[in-house]
Amino acid sequence: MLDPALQKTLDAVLARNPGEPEFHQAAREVFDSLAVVQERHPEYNDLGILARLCEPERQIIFRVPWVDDRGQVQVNRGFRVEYNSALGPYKGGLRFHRSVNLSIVKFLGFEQIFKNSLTGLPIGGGKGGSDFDPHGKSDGEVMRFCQSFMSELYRHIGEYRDVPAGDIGVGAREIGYLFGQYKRLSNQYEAGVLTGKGLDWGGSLVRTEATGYGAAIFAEEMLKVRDTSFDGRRAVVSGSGNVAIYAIQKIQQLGGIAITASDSSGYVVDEDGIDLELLKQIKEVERGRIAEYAERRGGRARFVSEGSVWDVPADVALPCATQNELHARDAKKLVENGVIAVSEGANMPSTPEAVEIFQAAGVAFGPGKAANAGGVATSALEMQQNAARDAWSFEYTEGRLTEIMRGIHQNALETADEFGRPGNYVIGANVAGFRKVADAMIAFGVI
Ligand code: NDP
Ligand code: 2IT
Repeated sequence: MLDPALQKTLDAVLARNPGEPEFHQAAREVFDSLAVVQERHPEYNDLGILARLCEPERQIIFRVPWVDDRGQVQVNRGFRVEYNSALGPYKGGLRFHRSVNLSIVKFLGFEQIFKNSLTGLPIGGGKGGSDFDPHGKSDGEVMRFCQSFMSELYRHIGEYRDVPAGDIGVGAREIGYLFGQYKRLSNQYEAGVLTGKGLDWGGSLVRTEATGYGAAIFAEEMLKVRDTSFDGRRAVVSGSGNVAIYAIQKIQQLGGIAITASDSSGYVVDEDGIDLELLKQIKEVERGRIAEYAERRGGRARFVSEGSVWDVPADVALPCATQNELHARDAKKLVENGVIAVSEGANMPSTPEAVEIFQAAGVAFGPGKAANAGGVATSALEMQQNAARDAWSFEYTEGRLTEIMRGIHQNALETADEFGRPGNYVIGANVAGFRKVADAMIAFGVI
């Protein structure tokens, strides 16, 4: 039961945004966490901070027409939700996936506000994307789509205004086409307008690896609190994209054995540990399907098209594919199989029921907005390098990332303690992320 004043604000938010289940889910979770703040600081709700936080500062929806390789005109829908700029320019990725709609972009943008606040760096929250599906498209089609998308987006973004980056379906190739079109339309080399750029043209070392590395580092921090580590431990990872690949790499560097990877067609189990070079070749270079991994591992791995990757017994789980990919039954199975820590590389991959099961079973649960903040944090480091016209070494940048992830873990842990919910990283992350944004909003007055 929420405090009645908080409940009233939440009810109004839900009623104003009908038919947006993912956004409702993300908003509910934050309100649930803020119950502990409401007890001590009712002024945040009284001053309309929560109502204002839930309403994006600006939402842009636009037509994206392009011509496919057969000469047919295609029409997609583009989105950019500029959610909150209390701490800095709007910052957050672009997602290209057929499922993208306003609810998904808003849930992602809303979470991004708190995540970006947790990094301690000066970035506000935003998110965007399109229902364009890059699977099976030629490079030429992807380029024409990106150019059309940027032909509208360019007027809304800028180094001091809004700085997009990648997410599902948007990697180095797409950022290249987007940056090229922005550069052409604006007639200036504004490197800080996008992050995730190529290393030859303003990108930062470690940005590619950052989200996956960060999620594994967050898991290691949670394990340390329990006087243990990744060393010799089995980890199940879902997804086989940017986040999953580099989560697997960091788990291996930390002495763990990552034994799975997946995509929307199924998952592979490799008891010896995933062969990262093979996975990267299939996914990053050839843009192939995960079944090919098992085919090319010479009988050492198996491909499973039914069931769930969460059925595979392991000590640590890192969901790194997409939202609501880990359900109550999966959480029960993981707990039955003895999982001790879950670190979310993806955004909102565990359903609320699954989160409850982990927490009730005493599993260390690191929510996405804390555990996957390494990607956006390193984007902010890319912005720093662009502003200084500088380029840092891999070692230095990775050191900064590690320090930031440890700081987020510590902040979430201490804030959970402060509010009498020890070990609850969901409450810790939501409250710590919220406080900084809320205090800045109060300083600015009602705007
Ligand atoms: P990629 O596009 O590189 O990879 C996505 C992976 O997830 C693919 O293996 C894809 O399989 C799988 N996937 C996507 N949608 C579904 C679905 N509906 N069902 C099953 N599998 C699916 O994206 P990223 O690795 O960048 O992103 C993964 C997650 O991490 C997302 O939740 C994203 O928001 C989050 N994240 C990303 C950050 C980044 O820096 N890239 C930063 C922080 C969070 P298939 O190819 O079959 O669709
Ligand atoms: O969800 C995320 O944090 C991202 N997709 C990364 C955003 C960014 O601006 O680097």
